Amino acid sequence: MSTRAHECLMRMYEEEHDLEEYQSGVPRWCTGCGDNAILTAVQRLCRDEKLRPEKTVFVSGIGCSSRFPHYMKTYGFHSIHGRALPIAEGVKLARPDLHVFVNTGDGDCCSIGAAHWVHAIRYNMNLTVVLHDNHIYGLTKMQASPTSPRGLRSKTTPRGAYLEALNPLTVTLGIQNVSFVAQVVDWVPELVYDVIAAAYHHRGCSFVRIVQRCPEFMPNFLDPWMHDPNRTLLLTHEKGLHISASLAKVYKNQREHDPADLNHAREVASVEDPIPVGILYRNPDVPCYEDVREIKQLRTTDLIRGGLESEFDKFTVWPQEQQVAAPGAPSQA
Ligand SMILES: Cc1ncc(C[n+]2csc(CCOP(=O)(O)OP(=O)(O)O)c2C)c(N)n1
Ligand code: SF4
Ligand SMILES: [Mg+2]
Repeated sequence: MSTRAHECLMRMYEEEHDLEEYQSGVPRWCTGCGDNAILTAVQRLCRDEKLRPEKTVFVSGIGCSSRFPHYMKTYGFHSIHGRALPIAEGVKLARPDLHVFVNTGDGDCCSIGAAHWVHAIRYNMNLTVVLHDNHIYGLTKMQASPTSPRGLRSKTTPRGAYLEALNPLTVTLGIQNVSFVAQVVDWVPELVYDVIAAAYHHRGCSFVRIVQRCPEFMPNFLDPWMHDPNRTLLLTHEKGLHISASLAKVYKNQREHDPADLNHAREVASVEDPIPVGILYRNPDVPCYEDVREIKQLRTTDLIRGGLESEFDKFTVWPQEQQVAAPGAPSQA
């Protein structure tokens, strides 16, 4: 290969993209919606990690948050309510070379998609899963979700939700093969970025719960936490997030937590006020499903086409005359 061709190739691989090259359309989310902060952090991450748009896929279910793939100039799949995870797993199985992200709401993941959530954690495929937890069904205009606080009046709970909210962190940390769990609040952009970046760098199914504002249907619900930094518990550890001096100055309520300690992670996860933020659990040694499954077949286009054709041939009804002439057909004599 000539030096010039080699240089061209190298440039192609090391291609840098501006932020705008990951941005698509104007988000339709309400002003002040936490989804906007998550989108900004993810677009910055894609730029900083030089993710090639044609090698990156965002998969979502249905909900306000699930509009996410529309706003990324990458591949995307705005799929079916509750089914973001199995679809993302299918993409990853077929194309392990792609960066696959999942954006799912608290209704999408913890209600209709709950069974898929459990199994996605257990399969531990290399995905970055972002749970946009606004504690409500936003898109369908205010029905209670599993993470809605007890007593919340909504269209489905006019007398107030009867049950205590489900805690997505403790649930996830209780599932076999869990390998990465983190939490952050949408109003601290620096931490949103750092947590999603740590999740992206983890090889396995990284689950990030983002406590997200929905000013439209949960107005002022998170204000007490937003306005009082002491109601945020910053998790610190040399193996955790790097906490800048300016952040540490504001968020003085801190606790040392080793992300390798699962029992302590479960204990921290069960604290809901103050809201713990940072990496709760990380175990890079949990095997990924892609690595342990036995069939390691090279899926070339020809192989797939050949397989499909032989399956279709089984159901072909040949006209009488062709049956006689068909090569290899049993002799009529
Ligand atoms: C099978 C199916 N059931 C119900 C719906 C209606 N539906 C659409 S979005 C949604 C809930 C969305 O809530 P969430 O996942 O929390 O997303 P948010 O809008 O809050 O971001 C529901 C019930 C649907 N589209 N498909
Ligand atoms: S309804 Fe809530 S979740 Fe949906 S876009 Fe508006 S603020 Fe965001
Ligand atoms: Mg929601």
